Formats: sequence, structure tokens, C-alpha cells
Amino acid sequence: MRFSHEDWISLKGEGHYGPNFTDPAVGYRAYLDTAVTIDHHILRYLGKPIEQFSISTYLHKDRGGKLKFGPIWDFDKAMGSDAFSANPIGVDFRTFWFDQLFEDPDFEQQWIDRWQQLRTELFTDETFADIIDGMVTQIAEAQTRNFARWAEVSPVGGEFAEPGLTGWEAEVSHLKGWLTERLEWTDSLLLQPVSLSASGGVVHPGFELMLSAAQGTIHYTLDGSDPRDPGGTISAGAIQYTGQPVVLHRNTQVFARSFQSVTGLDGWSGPSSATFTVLPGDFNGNGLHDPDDINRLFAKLGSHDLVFDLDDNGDVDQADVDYLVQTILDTRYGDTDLDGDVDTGDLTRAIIHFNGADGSGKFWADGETDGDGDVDTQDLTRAIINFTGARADGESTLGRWVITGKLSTREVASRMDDLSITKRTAKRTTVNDQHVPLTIPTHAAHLTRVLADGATRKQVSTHTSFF
Ligand SMILES: [Ca+2]
Ligand SMILES: [Ca+2]
Ligand SMILES: [Ca+2]
Ligand SMILES: [Ca+2]
Repeated sequence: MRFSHEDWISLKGEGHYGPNFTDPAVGYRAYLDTAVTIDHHILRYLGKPIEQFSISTYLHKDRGGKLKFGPIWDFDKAMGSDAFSANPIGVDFRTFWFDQLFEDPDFEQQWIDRWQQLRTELFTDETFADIIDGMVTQIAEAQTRNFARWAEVSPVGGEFAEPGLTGWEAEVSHLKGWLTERLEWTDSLLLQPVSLSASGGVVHPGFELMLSAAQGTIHYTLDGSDPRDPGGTISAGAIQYTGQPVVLHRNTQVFARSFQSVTGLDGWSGPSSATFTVLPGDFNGNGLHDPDDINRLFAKLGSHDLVFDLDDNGDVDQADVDYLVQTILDTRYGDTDLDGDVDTGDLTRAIIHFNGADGSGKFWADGETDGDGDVDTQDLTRAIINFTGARADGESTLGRWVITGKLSTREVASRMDDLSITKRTAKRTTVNDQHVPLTIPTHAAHLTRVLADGATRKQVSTHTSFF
């Protein structure tokens, strides 16, 4: 059927021209597919056909569906091929079918958002050149006969063609140049999107994101919500960028726009967004929990670097290591390989790397537990108390324990006495406020055998209060 412009006008009232025309329930959005409409409008706008936005217009709809503009057609006089479109600059695109739609700031913003999105994906010089070159290939053979037959319109190129070209090649080059001019001129009307210093993905806690915009002030959110409210006001949740880095501590969805307080098309830029994965405790930002993360925390003990202050009390101390090891990684001191158990392999590593209270240069994977650089009796005792044996289920996922019993402090002390083979130290240490005679065996195989025989049967309390 024919849907005339008069029909369009007659949809006023609560429809197209009514006072509530922006109301999604009764206004134009109730019966018009705006995304399709905008794509249709942008394509016509881009080509600048002489018909502009009036004649040569089709609309269609599915039964029960919304009105959609299209199919699109009539570009015989467009894109620099005639006097009207010769200049790629200009055209009032808020006319006729589309006049009132652009009175709605949210429709206008949707157009800007779509345009700027297309500019990063499909509307690039490279994409258009590929499309044109593909068409050139198709008609390269036929075009010579065409222009032989219609000599009065023989190809002459145009002002946007690359210098030095003639004939058909100049015509093709002119078309590409015209499109580039049109794209760049349109960009110049709009506030350009905010640039983000990173495009998202896995980053370390404390990652510093920078935002920049050529014009306007930057407003952003970290929860993925639009800093622009419907109607164009700044949302209550939006943060104005100060120029300082945005520090990321947890999973974050950044959504930023540039804003300029003038009326017209340059109120808000299109969106810039990025999703960042920030794993708490993943201090090296590789997306995994690994011994290096704990080592990095060790290096910050005693500082006030808030990135490492996992329990949010202002200090970076052993309590933060507790939080990383026990809460985030859900394992125990002494789990040198972070596979969720403290088994003979872990203890063997700690023993091999034992270098006493004056030692240095040791890390988590060596059996170091408190960031003082050594593997001493304190570290070793922690590992022994936490001994679980190899995980019964054989899985390596942290945090799944098979605890079958409890080893008392007295039993731990007794076990340690049993382990003495070569006494390198007679230092005393403290377990549950009791002094425990500690001996450091140098015979790792014997130690691991004793523990394997003993502690795996009894297991170790999950609630030792060693720290
Ligand atoms: Ca890591
Ligand atoms: Ca802390
Ligand atoms: Ca382990
Ligand atoms: Ca240590």
C-alpha cells in the first residue's frame, strides 16, 4: 500500500508531532524502528542524493511490527556525480520525513552514536576503497564499451581525484576522495569519542587508566551505565574526569562520553567503553593467581600502597598476606606450588631452600611465607602445621580440602622432635602461645617420609591459630 507523507503527518497527536512525541509508550518510538530508521538516514545522508530525504522513500513493516524506512534507493545523482552533490560538505538532513525526529535529543544522540560506531568499523576509507575496488573489478571490462557508447559523459574524474590520473581511473579516485571528504566533514560536526589508554581485558589491580578527549569535558561511569541520561543531562552516577588516572581495583566496565554544553549536534560524543578484568590479588596482571603475586605483596609489606592493602585497613602487612593466601587463594601457608595442598613436595621444597633467619633471596615457591626473604624455622613450622598431604581427589583447583582429623599442637611438637636428624638449630618458636622446641632436619627424604606416614593419617587442623 502507499504510505504518503500526509499519512506520516497524520500520525501526529500522540504520535510523530504530538506534545508527547518522545514518550516511548505513545510517541513515535511506539511505532517506528529507530535503529533501522537511523541506518537508512545515514546511508542517504552519506550519498547526498539530489532527492535528499523526500521523494524516493519507501517504508515497510511486518504485520504487528514497527514501521521501518527502506528499501533504500535512488543514488544515480549522488556522491559527487552531479551538481547538487558536487560538494561533499553540507545538506540539511533534518527535513521532511525526518524533521521532527531530530527534535528528540535521544534520537539525535542515537544517530551520533551510530555514526561514530560505523566510523570505527564499516565507514572507513579502507572499507569504502575495498567496496569500490570490488565494483571496479566487476565492471572494468564493460566500462570501456559503456563510455564508447555514451561518449558525451566520458569519465573526467573530479576535484577529489588524485592528481595525475585521467579518464576512468580519475573517476574512481574522485569517488573515493569525495567519500573521504564527506566522512571527515561530518566528523568535524561532532564531538569526537573519548580515547581510552587501554582497550580492556585482564589488568592488574591498581591499573591506571587514562582518558582523553580533543574537546569537551569527559564524563564516565565504572559500572557500564551511560553517563548521559535520556534527554541529554549528565547522569547522577557519572564521574567527571579530572585528568588523574582512573585506578582499577576490581572488574570494571568503563563507559565514557565527552560533553560540551552547547546546543546542537555537539552536546555529547558517542560512547567509548571497555571491560576490564581485575582479579583481586593478581598483582602481576596475568589473569592468574601465581607465586609471583605473593612475592609482589611481600615486596610491599610495611608500605601504605593501597593497591596491596587487601583488607582495606590502610597498612600493607602480614594480615594482607593472610587475606591473599587464605581468603583469595583459599589455601595455606606452605603451599609453595599453589595447588591447594601442603604436601610432601611443598615441604621438601621448603627444606631444600632452608637458609635460616639470616638468609635472604627466598620467595614463596621456595617455602618463604612472611616476606623477610628467608626460609627459616618460622616458615618451615608454618608449612608443617599446615600439612595436608596430597589432595585426595588429585585436582589442582585451589580451595577444596580433604581434612579428616586434627593434629594437636603437642602432636606437632612431638612430630618435630621425631624429625630431628641433624640439629642445625635449637631455636625455640611459638605455636599457639606454647614454646615448641624446633629442630631443622637436613634430610628431606626422612622428613617427608615421616610426615607422609604420620600426618596424612591424622591431618592438620584447618583452624590452627599460628598467626
Ligand atoms: Ca598473577
Ligand atoms: Ca592491610
Ligand atoms: Ca602444594
Ligand atoms: Ca621467612
